[in-house]
Amino acid sequence: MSKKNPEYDFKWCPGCGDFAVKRAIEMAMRQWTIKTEEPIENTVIVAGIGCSGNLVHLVDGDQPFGIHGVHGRTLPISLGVKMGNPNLNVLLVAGDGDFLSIGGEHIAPAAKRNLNVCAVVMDNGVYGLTKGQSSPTTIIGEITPTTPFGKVEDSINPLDLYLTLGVSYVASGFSSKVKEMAQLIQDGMEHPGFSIVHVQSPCTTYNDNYDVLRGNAKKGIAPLAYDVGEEHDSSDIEAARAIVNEPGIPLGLIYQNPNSIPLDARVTKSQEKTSFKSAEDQIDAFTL
Ligand SMILES: Cc1ncc(C[n+]2csc(CCOP(=O)(O)OP(=O)(O)O)c2C)c(N)n1
Ligand code: SF4
Ligand SMILES: [Mg+2]
Repeated sequence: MSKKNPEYDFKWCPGCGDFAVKRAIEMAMRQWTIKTEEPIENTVIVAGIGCSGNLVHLVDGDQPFGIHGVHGRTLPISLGVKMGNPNLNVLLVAGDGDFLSIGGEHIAPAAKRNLNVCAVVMDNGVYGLTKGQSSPTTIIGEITPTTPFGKVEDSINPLDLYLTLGVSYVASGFSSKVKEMAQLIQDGMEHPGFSIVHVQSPCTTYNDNYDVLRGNAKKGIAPLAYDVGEEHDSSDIEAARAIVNEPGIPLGLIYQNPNSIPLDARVTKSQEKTSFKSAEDQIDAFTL
């Protein structure tokens, strides 16, 4: 898909955080094309299934390529695209349910391979598209259609999970901070390896937590989200682990491995060791 489909009529609800994520992605893609002088068609957005994944149909302006894939499988699809053509700038967009629930099993292998793609995870703490069921980031005790007496599981800490699995670039954004999010996404695209920008993107219909994240002085609510600040050393994995386990949601660059070697570079190095010269040679090797 490299053109908008005029018949695709999905619309986000008013105030949905995903509008801001879309804007940030558009800004980051534009900066990437200016900086690299690569055409926009060399960027591919791989989308999951969910309100979030519909972003791939809603991008304004010059159109990147897009793949609206299968629920939970953005990482395997991205692996195929990137290994088919390592020169492409591959960006994936997925919801908290898509990426961390059904798709959770793919994060560890992608991290160990250091798959050179940028994942933007739109976390609204629910399955928005299917009407508000609980997701891995829904907080314990929350009442949803699938947890009528309150969620019994603890919620996961996605930033801690990514660090534990060895993701080489981990950033945290918020839909109320579009410019900062755009910069984190752009830096993630440029990072040589697997980058995840985990975004708080509230669902105004099923889990409106804007007040909790931003705070609301009139209601006596202190903000949960805060900027990591310049004193945080994002090259220090222990500092990163500490900050994601403190109360609140840190926003900004949490961790970037300064010695990251991406999968495509690893594969090229490995290919240099092969004695096969051509496809014909390889076929001949199997001929009796
Ligand atoms: C294999 C499969 N299982 C279940 C579904 C139903 N389904 C569609 S979207 C979705 C969850 C979406 O939640 P999330 O990924 O958080 O995205 P959001 O809508 O919140 O942006 C589910 C369970 C599906 N489409 N395919
Ligand atoms: S249901 Fe929630 S996540 Fe989906 S479009 Fe509406 S506000 Fe956004
Ligand atoms: Mg969700």
